[in-house]
Amino acid sequence: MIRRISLAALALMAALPAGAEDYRLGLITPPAHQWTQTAQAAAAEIAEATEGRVNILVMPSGQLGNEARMLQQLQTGAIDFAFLTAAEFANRDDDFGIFYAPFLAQDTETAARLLKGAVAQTLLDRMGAFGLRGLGWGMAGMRQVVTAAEVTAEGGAAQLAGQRIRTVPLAPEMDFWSGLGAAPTPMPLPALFDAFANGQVDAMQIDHEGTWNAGYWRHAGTVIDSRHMIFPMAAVASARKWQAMAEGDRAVVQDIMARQIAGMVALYGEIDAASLAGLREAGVPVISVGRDWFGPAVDAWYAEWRQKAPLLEDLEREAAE
Ligand code: 3HB
Repeated sequence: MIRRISLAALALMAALPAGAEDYRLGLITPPAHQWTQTAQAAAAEIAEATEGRVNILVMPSGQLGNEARMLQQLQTGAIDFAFLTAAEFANRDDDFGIFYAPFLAQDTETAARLLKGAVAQTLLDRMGAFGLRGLGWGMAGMRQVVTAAEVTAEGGAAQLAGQRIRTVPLAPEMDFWSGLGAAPTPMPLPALFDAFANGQVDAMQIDHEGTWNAGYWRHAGTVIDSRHMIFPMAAVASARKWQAMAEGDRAVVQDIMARQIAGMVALYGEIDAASLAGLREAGVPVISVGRDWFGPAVDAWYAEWRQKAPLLEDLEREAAE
């Protein structure tokens, strides 16, 4: 059979190196978010280092679907890479929920150390069970709370009882808010702006970067600077697609991803501080609260999760070192 190939297709084939392939990397964050910026920087560096053999298209803002859908597509090899929150992992294996332990790490430096530690590596190695190859742990800023109403430092978390608090669709975050007597309302990031603006939720658990860049602050009564959780990011490849890649290219991708992600993690102290400064300058009321503000719910969370997730106590030991 004679196959007709258009001139345009021939020209394209001539321009691409042998074995060149377009890959897709999905993520839910918008273009301005640091995760997306890092994905784009990594993709550009990888295309150059592999002379165009590995050309990764970055698809932000949940264009490839929510994380549950992206995970399915990674498993079948319909998409190749993703930067994911740990939500889909934690919903399948409680041990992946332990990074969300409240007040586990007091700052982004401690968070960065934990995400490079032995427990984090164990979890990365376990991603094979999801049909993934784990390329590394990154993170976003520390978790904070943004409320529509005015909240005071003196009144404690009792002020949030009964309120609908947006969380990531993720058991450890939801448990934390249930323990505080609030009504956790799971909602993925892309839905957040409208839900908060329209009053579908009374408050949200989020980071300063999102509050500032995505403009949630415009509808905020109070920003609660609580830094109560860290927020890991998993850089992953479809195990199926990873296997099909040339060994040399895999090494290049792994190396560049690791370096770019480490660079991103190192930026988060600054991103948190700069975003918070922006919020203060914009005149949004900010209160700073610590572990005591949340009362006995923090200890109750640990009591429950030490039972559920055997790796939690190992991570607590690493944090205390
Ligand atoms: C989230 O709160 O859902 C979220 C925040 C990020 C990155 C990804 C998800 O900064």
